[in-house]
Amino acid sequence: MSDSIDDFRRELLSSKKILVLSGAGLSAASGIPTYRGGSGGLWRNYNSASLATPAAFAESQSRVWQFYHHWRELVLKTVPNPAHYVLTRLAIPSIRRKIAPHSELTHVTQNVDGLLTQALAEVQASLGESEQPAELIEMHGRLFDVKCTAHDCGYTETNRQSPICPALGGTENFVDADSSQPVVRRADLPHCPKCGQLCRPGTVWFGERPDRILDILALADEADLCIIVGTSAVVQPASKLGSRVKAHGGKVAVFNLETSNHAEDADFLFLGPCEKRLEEVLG
Ligand code: BJW
Ligand code: ZN
Repeated sequence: MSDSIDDFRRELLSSKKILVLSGAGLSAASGIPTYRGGSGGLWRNYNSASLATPAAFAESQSRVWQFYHHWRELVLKTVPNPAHYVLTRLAIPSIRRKIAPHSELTHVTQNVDGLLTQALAEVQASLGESEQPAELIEMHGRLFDVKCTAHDCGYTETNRQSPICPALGGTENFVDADSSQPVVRRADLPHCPKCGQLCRPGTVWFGERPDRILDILALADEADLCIIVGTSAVVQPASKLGSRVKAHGGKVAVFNLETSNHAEDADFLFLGPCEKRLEEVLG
């Protein structure tokens, strides 16, 4: 395993298919808590991951919607950080050509916060051109998408309204885990404008199939370089992508605060905050 920037830059020079996989650590410097470790992972007294399940929603739509409302309000106040911009510039072919001249690139993110899309819009606007960027796949969905729960409806919308509905407004200020929690009536939660059924947040919950998973697995099977940024690599199937790239002889570069689960796959390991390390290595 190497931490040599020169060796990694040499690898980039010969790369043809690059797969970037990012996780919550990418948005940490924007002020969004990660899911595991640090201050992340707890909302009121609930483990956040335990609320990101169909079973939790079936048990209490009010609680799960309050959790996502709190999270939407937090993310609405954030902006992309330098790590988002480095990876976004890498997605622009004319910029990438300078360090990886023969490459195609796809960025698969587990993040649902939309900050990569925001950074891309800003970078494209600043370039003042309509160059086609690399594809971004948001495999765990989007926090600001809202989906109808009726099986035969299929309604989805992007909704950045604050609050998403009047009844949830202000519940984000309720942080006391010990006293009784506010309850929002089902009728007052977001409902589908098409069929009238209850809506749910548009993220991928445990037990659900990640978006575009077959495309993502095929990308891992083809990639000769996989750049993994800010993920603990405990959630499948994203956690398996590095070893899938290694299995056919591809190289893996990991950017993380600490030696994460990916370290055993890593040919290159760049430890430290990715908002600094990405700029040093790729900027
Ligand atoms: C920094 C940094 C800085 C910090 N710089 N680094 C048993 C029962 C039921 C299910 C399963 C089971 N066993 C396995 C499963 C499958 C399950 C799973 O993996 N569970 C494990 C946890 C046990 N997976 C699924 O169910 C998935 N679906 C699936 O497998 O379908 C089957 C299928 C597969 C393939 C083909 C076809 C079908 C779905 C997973 C959905 C995950 N959803 C969530 C929530 C979405 C958002 C929401 O609604 O709230 O996605 S969970 C949460 O974890 C979120 C994240 O995207 C995901 C990954 O987290 P991530 O990004 O790695 O964050 P952290 O916090 O864990 O790590 C942060 C890292 O950053 C750390 O390493 C830090 O060191 C680092 N860091 N600051 C650099 N500044
Ligand atoms: Zn509907």
